[in-house]
Amino acid sequence: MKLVIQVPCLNEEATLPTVLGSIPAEVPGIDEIEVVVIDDGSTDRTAEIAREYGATVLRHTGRMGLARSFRDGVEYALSHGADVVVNTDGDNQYPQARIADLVAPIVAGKAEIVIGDRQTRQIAHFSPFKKVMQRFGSWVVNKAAGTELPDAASGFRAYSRYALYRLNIVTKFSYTMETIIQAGNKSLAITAVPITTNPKTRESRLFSNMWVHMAQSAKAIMRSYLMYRPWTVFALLAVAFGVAGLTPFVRYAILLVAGDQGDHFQSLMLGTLLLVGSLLSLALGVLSDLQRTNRVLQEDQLERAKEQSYGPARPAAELARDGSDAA
Ligand SMILES: Nc1nc2c(ncn2[C@@H]2O[C@H](COP(=O)(O)OP(=O)(O)O)[C@@H](O)[C@H]2O)c(=O)[nH]1
Ligand SMILES: [Mg+2]
Repeated sequence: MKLVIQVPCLNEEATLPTVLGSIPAEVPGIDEIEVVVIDDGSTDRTAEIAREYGATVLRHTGRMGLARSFRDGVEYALSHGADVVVNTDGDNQYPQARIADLVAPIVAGKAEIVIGDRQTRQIAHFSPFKKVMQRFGSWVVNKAAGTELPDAASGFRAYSRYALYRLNIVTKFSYTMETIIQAGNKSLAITAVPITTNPKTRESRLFSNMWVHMAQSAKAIMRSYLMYRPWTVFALLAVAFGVAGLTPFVRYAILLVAGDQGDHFQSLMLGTLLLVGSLLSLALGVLSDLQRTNRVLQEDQLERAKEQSYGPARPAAELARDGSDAA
């Protein structure tokens, strides 16, 4: 089996040597390892350093963002026969020595995606508020994905070839959460492996501050909800509007029975508006559900297209079984 370890980098000359130097030369169950650095238009020596360490360099002329870099890395890996792809960061945040543990569940045929759980509760430099938000964020992602993963935002992960055929990244931001929500909804087996992160080397480049990060995450999660659970969203809205809209009518009926002859035009008008809102939500729910059907068909086609360009991919369990047959 071939393993591609990809490192998306934006100006990481200071830490990249440590990262590349600590990538294991051998991983159980893997015959060939290729390290790929995706240099997103760095203006420092990132690309030179990567080449010095014998890594393959994919270079963007300008900054295209982390999600695009991830996709390009995956594209390269698939077209160069990778069976497993590991992603790690260029800031040496993740322990490369644990790559074998990330890969193991895939090689054993037990998972398609393995996430390095940073155990955020124990990270010394995270503030209590950040820890709570991390847990909350993971909770929401798990709700949308139908999974139970401790750390949805971790970028230290392993993906099987099969998982990469089935995942399609569409958002520019937060591909980490998006991949989990997609994988969960496609019933790809995901597991987590606890890891300990290295001490912080620098501030995050992805997010200038936590509020921006939270707003972006909320957006990404909401979009995923609309994509994968449109009914949950719109049915909830329809019920909320419906109940609120019926209330004035019920009140009016009760008052009539009690002999009230008063004018209740305003409250009934409000009730009517709310009921219209409820109907609209239902209609939007139907439309987005139809859209979802279309997307499923399109994703099937994309998977077929990937099989045509990169050859067939089979679930990890089948690969593992073949591997043990051969042994
Ligand atoms: N391709 C690309 N990579 C980036 C960009 N910003 C950060 N990175 C890389 O993404 C990884 C994570 O970035 P980092 O600043 O550590 O964000 P953190 O996840 O919040 O710790 C590192 O390997 C960075 O080099 C970007 O705009 N484009
Ligand atoms: Mg980092």
